[in-house]
Amino acid sequence: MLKFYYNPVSPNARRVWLTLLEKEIPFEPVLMKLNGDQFQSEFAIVNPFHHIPVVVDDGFRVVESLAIMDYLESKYPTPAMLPSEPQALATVRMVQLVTGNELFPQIISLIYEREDSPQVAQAKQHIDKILQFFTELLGDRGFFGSQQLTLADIVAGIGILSLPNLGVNLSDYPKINEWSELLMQRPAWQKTKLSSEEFEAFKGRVRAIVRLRRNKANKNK
Ligand SMILES: N[C@@H](CCC(=O)N[C@@H](CS)C(=O)NCC(=O)O)C(=O)O
Repeated sequence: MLKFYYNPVSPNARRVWLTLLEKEIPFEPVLMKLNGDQFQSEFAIVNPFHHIPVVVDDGFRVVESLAIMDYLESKYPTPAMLPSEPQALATVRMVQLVTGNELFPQIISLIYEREDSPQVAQAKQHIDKILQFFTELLGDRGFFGSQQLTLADIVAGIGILSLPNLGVNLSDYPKINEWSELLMQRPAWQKTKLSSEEFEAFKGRVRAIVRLRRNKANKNK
């Protein structure tokens, strides 16, 4: 059976977790605590970069959440979650990459910086631009690039659903708000929803990682 290395608070692992559940692919979960177990030699064989998520399917190992999602889509094509029509496919890829490259850095600022800081004000402005862009891409289809759930909805949904807990009100973006409510009604999303303790644990991890990176950068100056 497909092995899935994950942690429930990891956004990258949650992308894959939701894809597995939405596609109803049977899997064996392997919980990584990320308390140092990712550096153990046993896991280094699975992923030399010490990250989750990883899947091992029929002896084939895949790392990197987006690559894993593509692999799952191709190997388990029903229900289809990646449109092939050029504009729809481009929409899915744009949403996935804009989420990773534009939205997540702002989420990190909202978690790490002081609420009244200029960094948080800037992050909120950038998020406003992203949510307007996503509103346009959503159009009237219901989901990104399709009338059915796509891999883009999963990637964007994980980020966007965390925004109300970080002081961004989705009701200012009615289409995105409606879409996020539809996502939350789905059984897979209910099942993987973070409790408030888990969300606090996620925030704590983000803060620790940012501190570590800044300390390293200061040392290298
Ligand atoms: N680009 C990778 C990023 C994976 C990643 O950073 N995973 C984090 C959890 S969200 C992790 O394993 N962190 C453990 C560590 O860095 O030690 C992906 O999309 O899969």
